[in-house]
Amino acid sequence: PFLDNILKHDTFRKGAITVNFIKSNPDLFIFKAPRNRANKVITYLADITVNGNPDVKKIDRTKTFIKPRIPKFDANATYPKGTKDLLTELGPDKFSKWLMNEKKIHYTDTTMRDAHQSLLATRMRTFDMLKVAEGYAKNHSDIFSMEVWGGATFDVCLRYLQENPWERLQMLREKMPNVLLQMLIRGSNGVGYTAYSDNVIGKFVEKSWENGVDLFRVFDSLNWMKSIAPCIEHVRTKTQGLAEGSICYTGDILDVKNTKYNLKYYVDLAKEIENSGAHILGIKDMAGLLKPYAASELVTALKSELNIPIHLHTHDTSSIQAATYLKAIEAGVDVVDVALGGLSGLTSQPNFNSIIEMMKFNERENPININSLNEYSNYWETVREYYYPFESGLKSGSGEVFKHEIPGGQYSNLKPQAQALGLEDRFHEITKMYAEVNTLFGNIVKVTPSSKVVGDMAQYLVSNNLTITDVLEKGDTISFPQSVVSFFKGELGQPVNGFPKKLQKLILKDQIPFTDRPNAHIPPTDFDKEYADFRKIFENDLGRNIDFTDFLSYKLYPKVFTDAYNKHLKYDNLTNLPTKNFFFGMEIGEEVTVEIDKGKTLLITLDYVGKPNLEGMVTVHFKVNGQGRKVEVKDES
Ligand code: 3PY
Ligand code: ZN
Repeated sequence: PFLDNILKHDTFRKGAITVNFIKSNPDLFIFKAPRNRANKVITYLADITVNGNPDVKKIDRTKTFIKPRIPKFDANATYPKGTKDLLTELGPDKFSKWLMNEKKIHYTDTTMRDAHQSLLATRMRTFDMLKVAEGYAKNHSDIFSMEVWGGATFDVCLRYLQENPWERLQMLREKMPNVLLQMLIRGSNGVGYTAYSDNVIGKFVEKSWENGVDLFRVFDSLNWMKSIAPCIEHVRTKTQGLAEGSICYTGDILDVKNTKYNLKYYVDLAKEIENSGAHILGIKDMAGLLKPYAASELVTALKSELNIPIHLHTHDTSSIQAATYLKAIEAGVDVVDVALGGLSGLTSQPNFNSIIEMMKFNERENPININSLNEYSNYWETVREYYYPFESGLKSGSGEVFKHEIPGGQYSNLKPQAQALGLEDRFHEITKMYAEVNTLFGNIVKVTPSSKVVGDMAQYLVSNNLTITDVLEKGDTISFPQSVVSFFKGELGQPVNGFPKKLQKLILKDQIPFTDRPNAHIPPTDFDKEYADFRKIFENDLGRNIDFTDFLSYKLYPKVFTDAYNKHLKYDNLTNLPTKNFFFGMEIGEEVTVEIDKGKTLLITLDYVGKPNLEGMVTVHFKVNGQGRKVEVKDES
């Protein structure tokens, strides 16, 4: 075990050991007790079977599931060369030039990040991704990139899925070594909802690269260069990856009355992004507001003004966004974001499979194997059924999105939030209020985290039966949601043209707002000291190996990380549990196989569930690899 501790030690892995290595690392002497993983896994299964998964609010007992069919691939074949190999060969600057010179249209597949973030409240588990990752990377090595990380996935992995987001990234990297892996990062807000110190964001970028991210889509929720530029700089200086600086698109550039977010505004911003060192320009149309003819104008202008390739992202909430892609492709856009059919459309990205058909026989066609792509779409269509509790309920495209401008990723979350507040039947009032709040705030860019502020305010006003007039007339007596106060304090940065001053005063009362970077007020993290303290708290003889990436998770989400860590102590690693059992527990007589370590598999059968005793404890009887095992759990009902 001592040798094992040395081999797994961060300093050793970095190759930075000195003569004092053993003396200065007392943690090398912490030997972990055997973990009895089988017992922990059946404790989880017993708990969920008896009490349900707290994240699953409604269970449909009539629901039956089909086993997803995994498309065939050759497990022994080597991976065909893909864009990751090209990046390694060329380096980021030359790679960017290569992309500029490509005639055919390229595709980013968002299925494993934004698609499920926007349709299923980000709940897709690593288990379902890993089943197809290798085959997909082998059968579709001609894809530009796979968006697999960042955005809300980081938080949700820890908060709801009991997964380690870094482990997800490492495992996907291992299975997809040949294509670019892409993440979404919210500038100075990282993958969180608030500003962090600059050196934390820098380390986060560095570790993301080391663990598998190649392409960083960097944006700021207010299009504020002071948040975008430092993050691009981190990518350029701490990684050999690609920095995709992004403009967030809002409003309608074709509307002559729109003088704030017009064509000139976007072109100027894009130039600033190029000048700050981006290898690619992203157009991030997070709510799906970029209409086809506007896309034509925007892409044409950007193509003529910039010397870096352009990558377009949209959401199909209105259901007309395939037309936007058509116009953007005609105008010369280099890459578009799509999701595999089964997880496409509505608040997700346009349908990859159909876009491939759209481009057939066109001069910019990228000949992707459509039959194989259709099999992967079917896989996701079947897998999606297991996530039914997280569907938003939206059944058709909605033209109303051009009025409320709610981002796709937020839309699928707003409904459950409204439900939780008992406002389900007033959902359309909330979306209408969202638009009114946006006007009140001076028409801001709305994307995580600024969109959350607008959403919080809209829900607050509706649930308290308050109007915009009430805010303006008696705002000094209202205590506003914390996120709203923090926004007006400048903690997310400065909006385009600043804050409406009168409203800011009403909301802040006596607090003085920042006008500079909120990060400037956060002292840099002393990594050596804080990491050592962190290890002291979390290194535990029942625990798992803690490393620096865990420390970063903790810095970003202290409480969420701590809760996830404690659940880990109780249940161990649940990543390999089938999704059905993770969310819904087991049925009597059901058999599941769970790989708890490489090559070590448990066959678990649920025999029966007893009745609660006087203390409310229930005995749950299993067979594990043929041997009877029972666990007691508390019936929480
Ligand atoms: C995120 O920040 O998570 C987004 O997807 C914004 O669109
Ligand atoms: Zn998106």
